[in-house]
Amino acid sequence: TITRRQLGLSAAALPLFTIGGRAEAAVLRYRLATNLPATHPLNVRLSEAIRNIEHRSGGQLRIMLFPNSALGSDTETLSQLRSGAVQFFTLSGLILSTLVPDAAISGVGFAFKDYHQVWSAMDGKLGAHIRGRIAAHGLTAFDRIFDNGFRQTTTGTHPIMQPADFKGLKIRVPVAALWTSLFKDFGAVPTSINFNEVYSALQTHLVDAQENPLAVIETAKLYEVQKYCSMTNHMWDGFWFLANPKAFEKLPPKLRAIVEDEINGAAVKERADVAKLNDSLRGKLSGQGLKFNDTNAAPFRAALQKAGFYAEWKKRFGDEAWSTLEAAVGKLA
Ligand code: X2X
Repeated sequence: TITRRQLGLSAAALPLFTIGGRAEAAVLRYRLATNLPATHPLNVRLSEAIRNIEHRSGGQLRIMLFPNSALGSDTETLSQLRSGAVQFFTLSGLILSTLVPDAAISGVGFAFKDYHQVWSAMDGKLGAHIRGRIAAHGLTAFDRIFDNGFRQTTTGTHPIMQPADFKGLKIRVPVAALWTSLFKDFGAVPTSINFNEVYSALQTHLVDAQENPLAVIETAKLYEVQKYCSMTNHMWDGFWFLANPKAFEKLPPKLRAIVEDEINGAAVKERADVAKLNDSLRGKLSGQGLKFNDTNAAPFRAALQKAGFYAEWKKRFGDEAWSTLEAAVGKLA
């Protein structure tokens, strides 16, 4: 077998060798990591894109997909991406904010009212602003963000009907300051835990609650270790498709264009898949034993306002980023 080193992966140009008298470009093998189960539309659409890329590149680029945090937690995989051990990674903007503070702005509580607002902002000026900040911090983000969805709250103890129901609730949140701040301001007791440890954290009652879109609750089988699902719709979340810039720029321009075309195309298809799932899964999850309730956003939003959530985050993001968000969703604070 030929090692990566022998293939000359550090060289700018792709080395050529001869098979059956014909010059062939060496095969590049890149790793793509995600934190979601293989059955989630994110991974289904990425698998399709990978097959198309391999085909369109004449076998020149082989991408190996590692779903389910197979290479480590989000925190660990982000450092592998930065070092170049992993070449591609999908990551929530909020978790990315440990490196790129502005990337959390899409997760401000109750900012987006619906998907129309989400995609016009994220495919428009707000998304462009965030991608610019990501580039300034040394990573490449592709144009089309993948959907995670509007997040709902599950618990093993009681349904969340009104803000007071959050009081003292031990809830798992992803590793990001905005998430911790939001749930503290609801009166809950948030604990930062990477996604690969959420199922067991719920199972062992390290925490009693978590929050995620229905497509994640279903594919990660969180309904097995939770009783109630409250439709809180408290924030929208998406996954940036990130590349290690050195690895990406090593690809010849034609190959780069193929990768961008396929991955951005996969994101658009995945958005439709996730929207359909999040609309239809309530029935299926009810059948699996989750008890659902709807909530009214107004008192939850008022609780955040009263706790100073919007004022604090407006200050932290700064006027430029905040006004870009408000231009897309209306006045927040
Ligand atoms: O960690 C989570 O909860 C998840 C899967 O939604 C994210 O990646 C933010």
